[in-house]
Amino acid sequence: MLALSVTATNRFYLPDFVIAAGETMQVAMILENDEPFTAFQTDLMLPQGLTVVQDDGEYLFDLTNRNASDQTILSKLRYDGALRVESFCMSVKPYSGSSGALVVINLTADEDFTGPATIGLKNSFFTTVDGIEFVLPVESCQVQLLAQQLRGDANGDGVVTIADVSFLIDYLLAGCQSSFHSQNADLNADGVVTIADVSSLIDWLLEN
Ligand SMILES: [Ca+2]
Ligand SMILES: [Ca+2]
Repeated sequence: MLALSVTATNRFYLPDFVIAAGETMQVAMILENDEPFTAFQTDLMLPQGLTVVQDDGEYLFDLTNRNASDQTILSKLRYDGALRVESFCMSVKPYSGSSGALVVINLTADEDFTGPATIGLKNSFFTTVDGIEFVLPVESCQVQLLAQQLRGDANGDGVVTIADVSFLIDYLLAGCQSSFHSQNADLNADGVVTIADVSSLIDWLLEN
């Protein structure tokens, strides 16, 4: 009997995260891939109370620095309420790397969001440089309500520790790698997250 060893693991998913009512935060969509993918399509199913931020009528989805060849990202609200997200490029260079954030979503929770809720990801099709299409598993993630916003809690785990300093520095160097609470991270409240906020956070940890 022929034994097949299946080692390929291709997943596209959102990790579980917490969000405060009224908060806008960045959430990464993670791609783990054995194949050299160059384009994809997926349907994002958001629960009541969570919405993707829009700018000029466009939903704010951004490709991370895994976008090595000018891939474009587009999205559209479908009749069934799903947000269809598509990314492709004219050249045939694949997304770089084999794991980590591929897309960053800007998500807002309504003021009356109470959690917990589920975000679904389905109809995920990825295409390789050779034009082979892969159907990736249906995924879901759990969204919990953060009781209150915590100044300095960049990773949103409910406590302010040295881990938030590392998280903040990683964010500044590499962009969003998982769920990033920009309001929490903006310690000096000037509306942007910069190295100045890292200094403020370290000062705060030293004093408290
Ligand atoms: Ca934290
Ligand atoms: Ca700031």
